[in-house]
Amino acid sequence: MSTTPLPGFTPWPAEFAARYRASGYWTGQTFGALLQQRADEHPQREAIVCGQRRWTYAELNRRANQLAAGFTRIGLRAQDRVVVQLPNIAEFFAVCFALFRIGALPVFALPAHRRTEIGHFCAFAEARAYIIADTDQGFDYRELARQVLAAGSQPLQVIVAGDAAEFTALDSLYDTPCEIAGPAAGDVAFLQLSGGSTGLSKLIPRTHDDYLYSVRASAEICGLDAATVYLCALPVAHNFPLSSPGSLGVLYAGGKVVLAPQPNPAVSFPLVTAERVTVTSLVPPLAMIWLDAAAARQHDLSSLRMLQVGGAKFAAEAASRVQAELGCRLQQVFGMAEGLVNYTRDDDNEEIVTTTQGRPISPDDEVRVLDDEDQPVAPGELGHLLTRGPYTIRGYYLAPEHNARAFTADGFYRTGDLVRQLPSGHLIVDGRAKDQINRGGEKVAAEEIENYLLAHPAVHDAAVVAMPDAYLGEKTCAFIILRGEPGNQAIRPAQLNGFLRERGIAQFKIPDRIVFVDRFPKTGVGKVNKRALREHISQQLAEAAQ
Ligand code: OOB
Repeated sequence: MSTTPLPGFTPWPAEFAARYRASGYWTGQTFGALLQQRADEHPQREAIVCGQRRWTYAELNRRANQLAAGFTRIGLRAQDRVVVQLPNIAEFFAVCFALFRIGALPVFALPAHRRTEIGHFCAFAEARAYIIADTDQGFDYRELARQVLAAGSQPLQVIVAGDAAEFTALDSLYDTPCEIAGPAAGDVAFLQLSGGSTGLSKLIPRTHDDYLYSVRASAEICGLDAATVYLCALPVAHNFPLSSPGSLGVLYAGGKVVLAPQPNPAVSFPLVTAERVTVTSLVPPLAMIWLDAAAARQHDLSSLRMLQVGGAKFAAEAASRVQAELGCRLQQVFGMAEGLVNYTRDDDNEEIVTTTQGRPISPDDEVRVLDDEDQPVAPGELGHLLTRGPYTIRGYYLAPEHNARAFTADGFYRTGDLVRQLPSGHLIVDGRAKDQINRGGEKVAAEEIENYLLAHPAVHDAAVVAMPDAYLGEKTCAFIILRGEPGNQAIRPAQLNGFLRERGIAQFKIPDRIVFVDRFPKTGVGKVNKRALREHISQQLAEAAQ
């Protein structure tokens, strides 16, 4: 059992922790122990389906134990950070549960991340290891690892699932299981990424106790059981498909996780038919593609019982099509990697399910809707959502200055979302106060992109805002003031985007549109008026569409 808390982790105050334990939310179980328990209860049941491979609970458990031994042999210890960037493959689960067993902390990168992001996670978290696949979707992650190693200063052990080239093969780390002390349930289990609004993504420390509570309660709310077959179509490490209730919820409930290499209908529909998938989760743009493709009726989707949609606002018009066109129930999910997750419920009426983003998991999720002066708004009015509870963090990892702004003195997290709350507790998300673009569920921090743009010698100033998009909901628009004479347009948008690409950032962060201007509109206090920029680009788009 580990005793020293992770430096840079903000724990819940003792009286809250005691209450969450007494209420039965925090049970003292770790993820490692949960998998062992399920493997003992039903060893031969299928846990993971990945292409032709089918792992039972016993097999997943055995692999986790063997890898835990192998990771220990190469020197990984409790609290060591390990950047995990794996696509939707079975090894993701073997690796995670092995790291959970030894108390090492996965840092969950997305497959889309590139040199700049991975380099930042490795350096900021002082990672000891970086775990990748050899290639996926035509991209060679070993080449990315070479770039990260060349740019970084600390030693980093690169572990590869598949053809390892000069690196350590994951397959060489399946050792004979050995006795390992393992973490305590109150310890940090992993670090998730924040969507971010100021600069690069912050890291979110989640403990076994708090995360397992959200997983367990989510599985119950969503009615998961041994008969559940969950299609994991979104990136496996994202909080939504991982834990809301996601793959971990399904493993908790003793069901089966089917991994889809791609979320599009061409790849996913045949899997739904073949595996008799009962539940899946999608972001709104994908849900719309599924709705359109289902109309063609070329695949038998009759096993689907529920479609979860979240990550970005799902328009009521699209929401109202789900039952009729996919033949299953819709559940809206409004969550965040920092904690709070809201679901519409099985017994909510049609109106609630199509027009709200659900209500919180826990009776002890405290929700406040406040005005700009931190005063409560009148019931039903729009305001800033703040929250505190048994699975919402009290601080980002190693970020005291940011934490002072992102949390109130009494520990409420400022989500940056604007909501209305109905008397039933259901929340309607209606805008955002944080400086972020929600590109169909993928989060882009405006300041991060502005900083990359400012690094270009021709750029004097940059302001990145959201613009409306029929498919993604929002896209990214960068307003740029070039150096030199007003009207100077010596550089083209494609060149600026080429510059960003060369810096090695995720493709979804590349601006969808670049607009050159001579000056930015300012607010009364002299800040860039982003609202005016948003209105400007929306109007331009509307006029162009006429
Ligand atoms: C999920 O997590 P993150 O951390 O990628 O992003 C959280 C943010 C929220 O603060 C909100 O701005 C937005 O994404 N969001 C939604 C939404 N679900 C998330 N905005 C409107 N409607 C929704 N249904 O995105 C996430 C984590 C767990 C479960 C589901 C989503």
